[in-house]
Amino acid sequence: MEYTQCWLQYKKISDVNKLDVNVYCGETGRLIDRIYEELALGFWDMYHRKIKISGGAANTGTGNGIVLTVNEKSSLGPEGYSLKSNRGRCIIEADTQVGLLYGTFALLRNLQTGESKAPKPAANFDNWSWEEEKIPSNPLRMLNHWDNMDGSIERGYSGESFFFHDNEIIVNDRTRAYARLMASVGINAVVINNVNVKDAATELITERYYTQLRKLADIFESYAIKLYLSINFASPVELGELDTADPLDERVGKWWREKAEEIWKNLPGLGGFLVKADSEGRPGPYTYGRTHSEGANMLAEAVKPHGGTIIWRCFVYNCRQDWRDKITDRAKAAYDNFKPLDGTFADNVILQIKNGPMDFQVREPVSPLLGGLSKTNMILEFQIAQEYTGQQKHVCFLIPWFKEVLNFDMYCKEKLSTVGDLVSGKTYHQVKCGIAAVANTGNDNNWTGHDLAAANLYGFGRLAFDTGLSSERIAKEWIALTYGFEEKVVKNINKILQMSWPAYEKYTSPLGIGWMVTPHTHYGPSVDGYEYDSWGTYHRADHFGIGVDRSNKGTGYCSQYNPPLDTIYGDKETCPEELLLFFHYVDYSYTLSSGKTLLQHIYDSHFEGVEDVEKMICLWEEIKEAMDMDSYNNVILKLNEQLNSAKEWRDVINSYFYRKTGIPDVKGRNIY
Ligand code: GCV
Repeated sequence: MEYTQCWLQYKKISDVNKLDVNVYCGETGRLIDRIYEELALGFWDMYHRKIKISGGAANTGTGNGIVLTVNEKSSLGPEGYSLKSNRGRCIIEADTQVGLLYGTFALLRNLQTGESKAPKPAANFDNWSWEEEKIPSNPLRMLNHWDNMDGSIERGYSGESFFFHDNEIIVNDRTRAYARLMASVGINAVVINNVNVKDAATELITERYYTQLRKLADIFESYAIKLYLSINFASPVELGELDTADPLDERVGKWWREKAEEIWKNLPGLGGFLVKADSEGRPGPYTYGRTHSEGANMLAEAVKPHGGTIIWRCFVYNCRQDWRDKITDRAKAAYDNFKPLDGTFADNVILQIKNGPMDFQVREPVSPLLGGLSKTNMILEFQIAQEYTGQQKHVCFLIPWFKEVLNFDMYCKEKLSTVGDLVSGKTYHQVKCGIAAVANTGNDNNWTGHDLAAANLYGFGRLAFDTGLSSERIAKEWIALTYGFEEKVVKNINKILQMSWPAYEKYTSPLGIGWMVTPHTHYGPSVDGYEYDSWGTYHRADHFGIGVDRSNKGTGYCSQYNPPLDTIYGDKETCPEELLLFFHYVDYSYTLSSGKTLLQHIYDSHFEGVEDVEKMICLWEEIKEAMDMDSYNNVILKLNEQLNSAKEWRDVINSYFYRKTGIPDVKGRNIY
């Protein structure tokens, strides 16, 4: 199947200078081969110039060109790089070859976007004045694929898996193309299979799959990416070898130790395992009356001799809980389950925490667990698969949202206590930490279904590598790399991207309440839709008001936040409005800061959301002439679907509240 190169297309810049580009490098190895390949491709496609490789010590070269040099004393760390110009040379320096790889991608990106101010026509570096030094913000920059072995993808919106088909592992040119794309934005760890490990996936850690996994891991390694696997906590039972998976049963510990021995013998570079336990039907330590640290630590001990890591998800909640008592609250689950265990996890365990306490809604408060752990390794989990944000039929650029999360202060310490600080290890000095995202890829030829959804894939990698980048900068880079630099194209697409998340929020569920989405499919409106048993709604709306009281008079969820957040959220008057209904039950007549009533805000924002989609369509149509037809059509078809869906949301939500309250829209618009 055909596939695009996404942001690695290296569009032509100039072919004025015909001279070869000298590349000086004293290093050898697979990463260096990748670097040469990339430079050759990039310089040929952008400038029609070949590269000429001069081996030997980099510093002995005298001519103009690119110098790649490993300098272990440069304090750039295991993955950092510096780029600078020096008398006609571009010097990429790093402590390691991995750093050189990232530096190379940065150089090519800078040339392609024009960011470097390099002399575009010649690219000869003579009067180049660019200097850049980067050390990744996060040690782990990870993608979690929810791909199943039969080829389907849980919450996948861009075709089938390119890792699995018919219970076999696929390793082909696309595997390499994927690794190259991911490395170019700094991803260094990938989990290839769904966290819901069932059926054949349980057998991934058996002889049946080692040969193919080894081939796949090899390709990943040649791009500095570590392979991780999701595992089934009950593997000893489900593989038919024991009658228990009790983590404190010595037979279970021994089984996992032997299993780890076998796995790492076959896959020496494996990073470790990702585990979803005691959640949505998955087995876990609770089945045996054990804690999550007992479960995770047993696995950690087994993988430790091999340098392995256990990534343990905190998405642990009872999906069948009855919360009609008004105190039971799913939002409290992660904190309730894990906060008491802080400090009890082995040093090769990392807790992976979703950005919000619920489940990747368009707006949620930041998970209080992120501010509650000080003695535990942690990874923040985002979702770029647009499960609740339009499923890659709607454009919804998530980077502004991720920036808000990363910049949010959890008030753990006086300084350095934003989410970004916490998960990068700056606050408590963890080494095993970082950011993961549920991937939005599939085997569609554009990788992400919606062409514009690739901005989330690109943006996540760039942001995880450098959390200081603005969402505007990331968007503009991606646009220039994907569509070229024409001013109007960059301007209009950037506008579309930047307005897309707020627009989605406006026409779907208001002020942080979330859900109101068709159960299970998670696409389209269903206001009272409740996922499991019919034990209430997520929003608790009645004829007088809507929202969940999570103050201390309600579920008490607010108290999971450090002061002063607990009191800020706990009071309707100080609670940020965009989260008002998440934290409070509010009368429809309540006046918001805009002077509008809550009900009128709901009506207005739903009309505005639809108008925003109409504006996005105009912006896209304005650049039609500058686009190739395939790109244009991919997006315009999806935007039209988005418009229909947004109208459906608007009408369903507004009429729901009109019927509930009997209060008409003050502007007299039709509410169906
Ligand atoms: C992989 C949500 C999704 C599930 C997903 C789960 C998780 O509930 O709807 O499809 O399962 O999150 O994160 O484990």
